[in-house]
Amino acid sequence: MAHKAGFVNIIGNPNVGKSTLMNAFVGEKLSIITSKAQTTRHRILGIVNGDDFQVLFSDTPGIIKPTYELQQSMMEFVKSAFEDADILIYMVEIGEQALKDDSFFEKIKNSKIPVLLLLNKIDISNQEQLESQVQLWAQKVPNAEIIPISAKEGFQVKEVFDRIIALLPESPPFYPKDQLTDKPERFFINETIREKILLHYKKEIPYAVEVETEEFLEDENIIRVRSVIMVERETQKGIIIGHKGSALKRVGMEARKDLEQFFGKQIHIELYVKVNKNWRSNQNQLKRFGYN
Ligand SMILES: Nc1nc2c(ncn2[C@@H]2O[C@H](COP(=O)(O)OP(=O)(O)OP(=O)(O)O)[C@@H](O)[C@H]2O)c(=O)[nH]1
Ligand SMILES: [Mg+2]
Repeated sequence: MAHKAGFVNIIGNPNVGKSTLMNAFVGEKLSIITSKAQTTRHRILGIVNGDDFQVLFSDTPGIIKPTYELQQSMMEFVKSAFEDADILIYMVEIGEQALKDDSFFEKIKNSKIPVLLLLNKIDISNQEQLESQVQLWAQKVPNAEIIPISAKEGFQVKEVFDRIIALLPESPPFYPKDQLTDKPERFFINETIREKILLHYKKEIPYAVEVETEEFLEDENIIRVRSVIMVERETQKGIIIGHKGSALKRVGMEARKDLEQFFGKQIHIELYVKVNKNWRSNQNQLKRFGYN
């Protein structure tokens, strides 16, 4: 059989389960997952290899109306995902109504490539609601193939994968067959730390945070990293650190646990907090953090 390969790009509103789905396909926690919107800020490639196929999944930030530069860059990642897709996955969750950007929605409806509309989180739905949702989406996006799934419970994920393989174009692989992602090791350190911050801090704090790993030293038994948690204001710095450093310590401990599992090695993390005024609106800073 001829070799198949192509880009399968996952787009949709914030918090619908895009990252959960990509991780389920890849079988690794490449993307962080939280119940907060705007968890994913980058376009993250997750590669699934077989003898005669290579699927290049892209997880993307949830679609929003951008209000500051960082969010604009996030939407540029989404735009790029429309440009190179061989198959589009448009993910919606049960009960959701419309995409938060009309022009992206028009692109999906007028897509010349196959669109799989995945109706996610059916584990928290009932038969009646499910049927009415399928009808609603069939009307809204007539060109799409609708598949109800639960990314979290793994329900219908295998079926979607088989469908993707069937739709994939014939092509040689784009990446080496042992490669899992396009992101460097430091990226996963940064993201894991950011996940813990999304989980443990309220309101605006997680959105004002960026993480940068300044040092990554790996030897046979241990990885030593030093990472900076960047905030926008002095008051936020105090909140991140917490009483006698307890809050920051918790972030470090939880991140270490996850990362030891991810890298299969002992990890030592040194964390510190720095104020970087208005980095979210500063083009140069954004570039430095990998937002183009
Ligand atoms: N009940 C249920 N929850 C789910 C399912 N899939 C994802 N979730 C939850 O939905 C929340 C958001 O999941 P993510 O995978 O981070 O969603 P996302 O679309 O990547 O979110 P952003 O990156 O913020 O756009 C998390 O709390 C997940 O555990 C599902 O199939 N069923
Ligand atoms: Mg995500």
